[in-house]
Amino acid sequence: MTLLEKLENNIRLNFEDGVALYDLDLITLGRYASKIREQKFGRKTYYNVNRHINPTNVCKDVCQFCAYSASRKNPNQYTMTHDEILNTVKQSVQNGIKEVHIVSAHNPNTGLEWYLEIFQKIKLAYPELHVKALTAAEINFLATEYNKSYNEIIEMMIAYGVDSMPGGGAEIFDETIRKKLCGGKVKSDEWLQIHKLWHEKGKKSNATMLFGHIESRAHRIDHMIRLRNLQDITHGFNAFIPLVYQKENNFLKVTNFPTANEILKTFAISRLILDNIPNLKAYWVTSSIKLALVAQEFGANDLDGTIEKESINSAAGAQSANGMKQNEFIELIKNSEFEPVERDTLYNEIA
Ligand code: V47
Repeated sequence: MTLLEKLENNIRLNFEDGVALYDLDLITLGRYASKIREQKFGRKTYYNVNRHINPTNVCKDVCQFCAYSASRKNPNQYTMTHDEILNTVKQSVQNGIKEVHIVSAHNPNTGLEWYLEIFQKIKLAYPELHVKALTAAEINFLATEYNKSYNEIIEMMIAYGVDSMPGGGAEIFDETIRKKLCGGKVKSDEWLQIHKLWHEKGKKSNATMLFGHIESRAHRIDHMIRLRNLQDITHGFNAFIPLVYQKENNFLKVTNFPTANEILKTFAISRLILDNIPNLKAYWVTSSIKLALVAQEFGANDLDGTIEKESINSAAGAQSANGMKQNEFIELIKNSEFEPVERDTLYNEIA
């Protein structure tokens, strides 16, 4: 069966098909990706009203692409107190957030309790607020640093009030590329194992892929297929989030950046390969809001959220430090002829 016959008949695509998809023209890819998006979501585009908090940038690891962690390129270390974090949450709750997204660097100086008590204190003050926190990279760091198993850390997360896990730290699973990007950090099979354990507790998470740096198209497809294989077993991933590499203030030497065409192809191909992950998020922070809006025509059905403040990607050049207003989001989605729908973290629609 040819690739086009598979696309016409919704037949699952294999690794070779995924690589070959890049040779199709963008409009053809967009047509097939849109067909699936429309079957699943019609013209709806989801967004949520959320707040990102990055409580510390002190990090034991050195990832070549990272501009956020304190280093010789970024000498401004910080670690927020729990009171500062709670004050931030308080203001954001007044602004109507439904989710707080908490991701930190791997700080060996705070102690395990500092990480976990953040969630407990937030939950005590705001039981209705959804806490999405701790990437698999942080879980691996905490388990290694404090001599715990992944399962023990995960059980503590649940006990302290974490509701779901963000998709960060996945980067690119291919071991050769990963070693060059972030050799000291959570390994690919560990990242997948941690999400599997989390899903086995009946919990949901997201999955990211950092692309547009030193990886090839084949590495992206390999990344997607590894996620698809796990999702066949657990069904625990809510969303796939391709993150476009930002080049400022880091250590990675990259000379070829992806064109808009290549970025949109990658969105469309994600929709086609990942037939078992329902939501494809165009995270406007790394794609730019304009390209995220166009990505709606290439399979994306979610634009993430209002964020309010963002430190990780903006440190590397993304225009996201101050988030986005809800009414602005709604207008932009409407103007692109899609239907904005506010969602909660678990993709329940909010009336
Ligand atoms: O894991 C770091 C990435 C991620 C750069 O789960 C960079 O809903 C681009 O995971 N260029 C953190 N990206 C962000 C993240 C996320 C964001 C929004 C929603 C969700 C979710 C997850 O940012 C890191 C890393 O892959 N990152 N540096 C950079 N220079």
